[in-house]
Amino acid sequence: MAKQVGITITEHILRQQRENPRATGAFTTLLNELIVAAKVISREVNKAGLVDILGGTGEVNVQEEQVQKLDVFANRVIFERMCHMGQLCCMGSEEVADLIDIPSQYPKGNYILVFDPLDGSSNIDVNVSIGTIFGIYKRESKDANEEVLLDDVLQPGSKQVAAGYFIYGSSTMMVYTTGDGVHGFTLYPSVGEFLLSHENIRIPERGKIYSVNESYCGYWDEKTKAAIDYFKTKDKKTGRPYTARYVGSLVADFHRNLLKGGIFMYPADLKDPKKPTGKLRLMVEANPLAMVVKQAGGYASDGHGPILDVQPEELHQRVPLFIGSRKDVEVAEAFISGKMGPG
Ligand code: P6P
Repeated sequence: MAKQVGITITEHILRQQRENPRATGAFTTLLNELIVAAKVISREVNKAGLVDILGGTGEVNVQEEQVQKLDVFANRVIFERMCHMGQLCCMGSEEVADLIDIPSQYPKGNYILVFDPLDGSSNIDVNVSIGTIFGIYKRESKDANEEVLLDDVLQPGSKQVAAGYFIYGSSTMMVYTTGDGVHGFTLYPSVGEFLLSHENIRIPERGKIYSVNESYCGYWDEKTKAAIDYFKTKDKKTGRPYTARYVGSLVADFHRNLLKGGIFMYPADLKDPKKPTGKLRLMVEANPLAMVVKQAGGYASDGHGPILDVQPEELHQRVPLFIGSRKDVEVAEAFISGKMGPG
């Protein structure tokens, strides 16, 4: 396909639709609505710092409520945009304990949207990049109006038909895949359009960066410690030690490694007995990024096998995450699964 850099996301999605004989346009509508939600979130995130200076926006939202915390705001924006466009049978949000039904007054479809509306939101007040992460599934052959069961949603990440994220940083970007490569779009604020800026992103098969919160090393088991020590050990042949970079915002750490190469790790730890498999969530964080990284030539593992093969047992299931450059993740997996030992 001819170079497309600079085309709008709408044109890019339509071109992909035209190339898919089975496409009905439903998916295009869904993505376009999600993009509008992200533009609204981006605007609010980018003026968050002013709330204090201006003594609060003083604005009230449609429910006559004071402007709320940004992650609650982001969750509401996505719900309100997505619930009426007739392509979804339900949604799952990091902010909401149970499945979100589509209100009865709106038409339904057979797509399922799972999302983390504003990941890393604790970083907003220090002006660190944050993001919205999303994954889209199709409900297996059922009538759109048939009651949605949790089992319809708990599908392995390999069943996602699309996935991606928005990153609200020095610029706002959208990175997504529908299974035909990974493409990045940068928001041109004064025009309000996402323009193709990173066509067909490929992650280097080996990086020079490792990202992990090392303050937890006292909570890791010996295999995890050995995996992380590997990236810190001097070895000229394999370009080690790697450089340590940890933003503390998953989308920011992931996006940097996607473009430059490297590995992000959030291992299982004994920090919180209620979260023995780590902090990050399978459905709304690990699976969408695992589809993106695989489509870019990388790999995502839970330490024993592909994240995308994990059969979810519950909506907010947490999972250890090792994601990024394929060869780096394979090394980490070899240590965690015991195939490789220290030294
Ligand atoms: P920790 C942010 O709160 C988040 O969910 C991810 O964006 C980030 O990668 C992780 O938690 C950071 O967690 O335990 O290192 O502060």
